[in-house]
Amino acid sequence: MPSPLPYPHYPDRNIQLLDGIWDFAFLGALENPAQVKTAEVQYETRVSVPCCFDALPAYVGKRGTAVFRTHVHTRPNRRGLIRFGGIGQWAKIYVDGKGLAECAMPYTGFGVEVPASEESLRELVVVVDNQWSDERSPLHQPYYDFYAYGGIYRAVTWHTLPEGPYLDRAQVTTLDPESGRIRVVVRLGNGEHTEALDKVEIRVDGGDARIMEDVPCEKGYFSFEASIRNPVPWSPENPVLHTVAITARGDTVVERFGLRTVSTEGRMILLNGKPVKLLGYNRHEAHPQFGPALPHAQLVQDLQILRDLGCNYIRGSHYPQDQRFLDLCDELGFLVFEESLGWGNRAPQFDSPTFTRLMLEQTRLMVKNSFNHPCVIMWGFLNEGQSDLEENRKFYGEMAALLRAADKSRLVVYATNRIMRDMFLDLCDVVCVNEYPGWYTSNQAEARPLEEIAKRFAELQKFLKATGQGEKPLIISEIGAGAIYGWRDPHNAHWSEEYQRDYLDRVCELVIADEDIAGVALWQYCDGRTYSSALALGRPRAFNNKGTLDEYRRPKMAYAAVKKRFTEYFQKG
Ligand code: ADA
Repeated sequence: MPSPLPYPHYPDRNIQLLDGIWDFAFLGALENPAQVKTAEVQYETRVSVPCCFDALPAYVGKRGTAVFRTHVHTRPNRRGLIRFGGIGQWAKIYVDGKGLAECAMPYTGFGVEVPASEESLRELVVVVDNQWSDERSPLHQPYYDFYAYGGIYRAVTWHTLPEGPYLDRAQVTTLDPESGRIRVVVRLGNGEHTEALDKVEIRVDGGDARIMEDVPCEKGYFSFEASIRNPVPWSPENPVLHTVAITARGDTVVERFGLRTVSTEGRMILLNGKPVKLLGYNRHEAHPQFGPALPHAQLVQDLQILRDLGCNYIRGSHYPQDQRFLDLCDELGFLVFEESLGWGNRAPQFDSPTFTRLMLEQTRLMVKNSFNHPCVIMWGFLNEGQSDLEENRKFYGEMAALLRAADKSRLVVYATNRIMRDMFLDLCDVVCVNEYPGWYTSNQAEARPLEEIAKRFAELQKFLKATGQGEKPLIISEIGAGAIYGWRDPHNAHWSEEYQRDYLDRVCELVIADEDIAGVALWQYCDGRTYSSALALGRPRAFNNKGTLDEYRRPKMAYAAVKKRFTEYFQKG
């Protein structure tokens, strides 16, 4: 099944989806992948793009430099724009032998403008490197608990651009879901265009065109307000979507959005002014055969499974999500916590100019790419970072400020694993806590009774009240226990499916019964590859085995227990 183009759509442009069979070569562990002489590369095989080369049998587990090549028939003398849905870990993009851009932000969507050429057949080469390098690509570190793959993770498209300024994105903000009033901010694509646009056409939901004349542009932006004719707020129960099409200078951008607001009131999260309880899972984009380069059918199936489990909520751990996945979440009515790539980051990373620049830039691009998805209700950053060291406040503050400046319509959070020592909760709209009571323990002799879960929840709430953070919503942003698929044990021992079932059942029961807990994202949807080495005992099979499904999406015993709890909760209303 070909992968559909995600929103926004550009109906006046010729757009080619470049997913398909590309030439491929693996060059080994080069010291400087930016210096590859692309003309001299001997291609050794053909691969299917999107592709993680280190998930393929011939290159499995290898770290080094790889080269992907394809050819594109384009219109001569027209600029192009290549959109990448996400690469990893580092990539350099060449067209007709000329290096045009580098990207060191895994999982982040980005675009590369291509100068016009008289040639109609253009050569696109993507050099990808997955070696660990703090200088080149510091955002994914070897100690993270999920495998860092190398490749072109997501769809690649080539747009033929119109002459002059083109339409890049239009950000839609709901001003009032009831009356259907929206505000639209349009960004033009090349530079800081300041001349007024003589004519702009706007069509809401494919209706009649509204014409605006002499539209002033400031630094490449213009904006307007509009109304939806029959406004119906977007919600998980009724995920109604709308479109706005904007045409200027022979280019059209069609953005899709939903009318909804998200806010907090005391310990509640409100969607369209009404309390909502978030019940769902953390999900990695992962599959043993594809790494994070998931086929579209897998994205659809994951959401069908999550729907069957009764979830209304997904935490996209721990990186910007595939736009096709967020489109599906919009359509199917899931609420999403999207976060930028990070895991246990700490000083002195926050003093490194390369690390901080890339961290801020990928976070900015995440907001830009996902702004119009009604499904995204929370922006997250720095999962389990070092939020208990005062000297890190500066960078935490910068991250939160960036998100708040880029988007005033969503909640800003980070997930902490050090709640009792955390120093920056004032930066968050919701307290998000990752906890594994009854699973990880320093007392190896203990039987790890399930009672620890309730005890820990009570401790947390007492602590938050005592420190003045108790008046905000509290989400359990991770909690879970490992189980090896197929290992059944009448003793309910650690790692058995029975233990995990009882564990998650208890978690769901407690969260559902407690009005002061606004939601839970169980850890995790399915098992995912991580590293063996020193973690072998904690990560049998070199997988994080806390999935309710295994890596091939086969349900463990916990599936039925969670499904029952979540489904009953939503059925009761
Ligand atoms: C952390 C982390 C997850 C995962 C989990 C675990 O909370 O955020 O990515 O590693 O622990 O399984 O221990």
